[in-house]
Amino acid sequence: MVDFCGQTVRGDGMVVSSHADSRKYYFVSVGTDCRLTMRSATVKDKVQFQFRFFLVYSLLRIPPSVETSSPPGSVSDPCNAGSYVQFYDGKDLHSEPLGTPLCGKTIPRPVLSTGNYLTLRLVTRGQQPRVDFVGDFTSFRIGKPEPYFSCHNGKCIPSSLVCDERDIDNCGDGSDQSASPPANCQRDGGRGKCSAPNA
Ligand SMILES: [Ca+2]
Repeated sequence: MVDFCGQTVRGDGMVVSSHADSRKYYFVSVGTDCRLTMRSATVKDKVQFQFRFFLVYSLLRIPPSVETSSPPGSVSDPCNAGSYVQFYDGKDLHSEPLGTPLCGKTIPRPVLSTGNYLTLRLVTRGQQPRVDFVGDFTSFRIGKPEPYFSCHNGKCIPSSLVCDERDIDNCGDGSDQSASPPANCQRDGGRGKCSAPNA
């Protein structure tokens, strides 16, 4: 993500890592403020983001008491002046924030946009930030448009995300990676292959 700051990516779905050496080394650059905007595959779709791995904090935080004056409105800082990520329900940071700033070591719940764009922002604060996360975004819609795959939970996702080789649960209920119908993923031998849902 930090290699693509300020960019907008568009597609059926994609894996997003905090940095290139994710899962090997923490991302520790101080003073980072990076946003990545995800755009759904078509205008009828929305964007879901699900973290699969999540570590966002700072070892040494600047204690809130040191601040001479708190900005108005910042009554509570859930991340205690440490590093955080924040979602926005639109194409940039001027959009409505989605939920609270996220930090810590617990994988947050999935985030869903109301429109075609979802923006993810990473901010490192304090000293010795420790950031490492991996997530994936999925373009989806509710209802059953023809070329889309129907998840058990009522979402519909682009068929390119069904039985994908990285075994990403784009539906959120596992049905797009299931060996049973309608996905019928075959895990033995080479590429995961899907047969069409039963008529
Ligand atoms: Ca999948």
